[in-house]
Amino acid sequence: MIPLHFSAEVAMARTEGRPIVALESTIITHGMPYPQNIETAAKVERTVRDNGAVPATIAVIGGKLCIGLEAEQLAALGQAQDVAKVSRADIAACIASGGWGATTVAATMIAAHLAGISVFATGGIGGVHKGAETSFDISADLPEFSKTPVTVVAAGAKAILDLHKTYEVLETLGVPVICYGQDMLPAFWSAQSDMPAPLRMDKAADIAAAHRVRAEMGLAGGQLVCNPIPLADEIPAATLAPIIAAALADADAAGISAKDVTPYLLSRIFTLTEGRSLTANIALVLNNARLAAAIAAELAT
Ligand code: PSU
Ligand code: MN
Repeated sequence: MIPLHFSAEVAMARTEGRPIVALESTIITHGMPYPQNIETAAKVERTVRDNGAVPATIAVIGGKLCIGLEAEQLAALGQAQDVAKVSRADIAACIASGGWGATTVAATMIAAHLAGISVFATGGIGGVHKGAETSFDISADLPEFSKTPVTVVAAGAKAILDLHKTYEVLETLGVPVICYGQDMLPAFWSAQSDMPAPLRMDKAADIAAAHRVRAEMGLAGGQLVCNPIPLADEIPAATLAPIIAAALADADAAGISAKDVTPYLLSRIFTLTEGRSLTANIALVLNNARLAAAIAAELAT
């Protein structure tokens, strides 16, 4: 097996059998501006610790697949200019060439599973982009959920996407979509969408139990837990709709495609909301870190 490079904290947690929560790194390099990116990454790690688990931020550093980053590595990653965004397609090439790579949801799931970590917290997953009927732009995050047995806590799919098509694809792929504590799916920056949740659970223990039963049944793939942004931090969907439309039009005019689409849209929306989208994004990631730690703790008992 490929060597894994554990941070001191994660190595210790493994020997002690303590709960571990995986965290992705694309959100650090391609999802948020510096310096809020590393401030948030550190805050997310602290939140996981405060809630009884150990954080393992995952990235490729100089060709090494790192499970848990030391503070200096996190700081370097957050300021580096030429870090690749790596998903299932490019993670092996990045490792083989000794490069630096920030892992997407798909690649973080793969690495977490290699390291024996079952729970992972992020902001929002990738999905089916608006206009996918002509662009064919569907995130590699979606098929990953049908392959890799990790429970991912997110605030739903990002609202820049076609949410209806995204959840249709997840249903086709046989991915459990579990809404935490409410009947309607959330929409990333907004607590509510117009879509009823396929499954609803109100306790971390129930989500852990479902994860276990899937393993016992030999069902491939993971679970998506949709955790609504706290109401105090949300941006209502109606406020965001014209902003998302403007950002999409700008992306089109600028000819943005492939893996550049999501980072471009997030940064346009940051500008158009005068930073409010980032404040909401940070709040929802912290909220997801809390729930993921609780699920990991249940799985460790
Ligand atoms: N969630 C965020 N910000 C991000 C991402 C998620 O709040 O930047 C990243 C994740 O790493 C996700 C990726 O896997 O965006 C999806 O990119 P794409 O649409 O190109 O598959
Ligand atoms: Mn894409």
